[in-house]
Amino acid sequence: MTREEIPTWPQSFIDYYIEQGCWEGETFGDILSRLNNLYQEKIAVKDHTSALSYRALDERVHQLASGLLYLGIQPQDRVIIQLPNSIAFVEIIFALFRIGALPVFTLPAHRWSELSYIAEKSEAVAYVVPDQYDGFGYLPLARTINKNIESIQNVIVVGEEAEFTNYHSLFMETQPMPAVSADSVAFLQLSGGSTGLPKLIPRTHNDYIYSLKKSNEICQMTTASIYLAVLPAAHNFTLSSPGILGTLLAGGKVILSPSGSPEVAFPLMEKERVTITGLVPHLALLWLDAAPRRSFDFSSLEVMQVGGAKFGSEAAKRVTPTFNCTLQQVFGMAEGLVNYTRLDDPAEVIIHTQGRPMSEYDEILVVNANDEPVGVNQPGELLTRGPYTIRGYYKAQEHNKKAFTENGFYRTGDIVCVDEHGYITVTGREKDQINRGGEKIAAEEVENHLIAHEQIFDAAIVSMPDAFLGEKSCAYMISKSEEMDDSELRTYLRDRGMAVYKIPDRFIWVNEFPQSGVGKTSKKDLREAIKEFYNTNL
Ligand code: OOB
Repeated sequence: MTREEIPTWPQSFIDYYIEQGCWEGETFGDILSRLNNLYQEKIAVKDHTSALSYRALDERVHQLASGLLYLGIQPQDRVIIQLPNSIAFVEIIFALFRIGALPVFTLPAHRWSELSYIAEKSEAVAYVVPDQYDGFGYLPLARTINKNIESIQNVIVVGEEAEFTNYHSLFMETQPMPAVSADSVAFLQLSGGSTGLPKLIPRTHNDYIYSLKKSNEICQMTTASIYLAVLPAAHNFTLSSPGILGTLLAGGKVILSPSGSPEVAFPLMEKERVTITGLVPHLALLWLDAAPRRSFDFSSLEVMQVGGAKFGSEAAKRVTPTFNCTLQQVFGMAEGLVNYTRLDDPAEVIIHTQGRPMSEYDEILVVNANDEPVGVNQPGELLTRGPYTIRGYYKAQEHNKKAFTENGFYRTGDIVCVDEHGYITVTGREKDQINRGGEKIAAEEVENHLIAHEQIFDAAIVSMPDAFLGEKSCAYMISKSEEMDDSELRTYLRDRGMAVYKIPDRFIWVNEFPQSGVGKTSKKDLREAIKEFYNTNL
């Protein structure tokens, strides 16, 4: 594939990051063998049905990788992974890493609309699903994908496989593995997206492993660390900050929870003596509310990380008194840059800021609308580049021209202030996206679905404040003829195969949209209008 299709760092930066010791030339496959040598019978990962030692994980991954090769999956092939938090998730991604094939991460909540796009864009050759999870049967979806997406040759099912390949049948006698380069792309991650459908993010072995090493340093991960994964495993936060992969790299233990609800997570925390976990703000609120009413022993918990969306200072203040642990704010993005408050930062910094970049090689710029740097503590858009921040999305040449500056900085779309010590506070957002409790919704994607309806003339999706989720989504619409009711609209959007979390929380019909000076729909005015509506009606 060409450099335009998978953008990478200029050679001078590659040389520099290697010279500085950021990129050490190790692949995920190498790491797993090394971890086996080091930790052998120590438990690496545990889910609600079983546990694997480092040795067992390495061996099973080798067997599974052999089965994947036997199935015809080749180095550089793309494979869509849509699995819940389970050992199978960890095994399959390492098996793909080992043969140099690329997992393409999707969330269990994604449906036809997202999956068909991702499968087509990545030209994936296989699709890995559970038979069912969270009340949803994946086999009908798998059939539709298999039938309609030309590139898909195999569907692998964890559970009852019906006409497809059973996951467990793929553990085969081990074969020699192909050579994999640490410079190569290890997987494709999804962006939250701000225009149209999500973009694919190519992350290399070198860059991602570097981000794990830095995360482990900052989060003080050791062989004694026990990480509870409650958010979806495929999300960058759960996967790598330090998450599942960081914990394994440190020789710790990963506990995979099928849910983040206090009912499921609290007993696990107590039983497994969890030392660190990562939550989105609304889950942290749920935990803060539930903890005093339950009598669980949280004494093992050392660090509660909160990120993915802005964690308000009032809630942040309650973490340490309630859980007797250190709060760590995490402001990251699947494109790369991750900021952390440090474990020994003063309480004021931990409560009020979203931390600072994890690497001394992260470059940060805060700019105004003309791309000119603003001063300390002044709001502006955050731009960044560095040893683990991508230089472009996968096969998105046109979009990359807008999403990156000419000298390779990624335009995050986040409005931030940076203080004199380099600590970042997120104050707003430039991008046309709703952050619904950490789940990102690209406004344009939902608008396109609505406008496709014959009765809808125009649609504009904006965020509205929500005490629990931080933000919810609101659809303003202009009808062509008759207005539809909310339940009709919800059914319509669900039938379009859109993930349920993207369905607007509120629908409002209007005769026209407010316009900006140049005649564009003014989302700013719509956001003000919905805020005003709530202020006067609640
Ligand atoms: C994480 O990654 P994504 O790719 O789902 O979302 C990135 C975006 C950021 O650009 C920002 O808009 C928002 O999510 N965000 C935050 C935040 N953390 C993420 N906004 C305010 N405060 C925060 N603490 O969400 C992600 C990736 C790695 C680690 C943690 C989060």
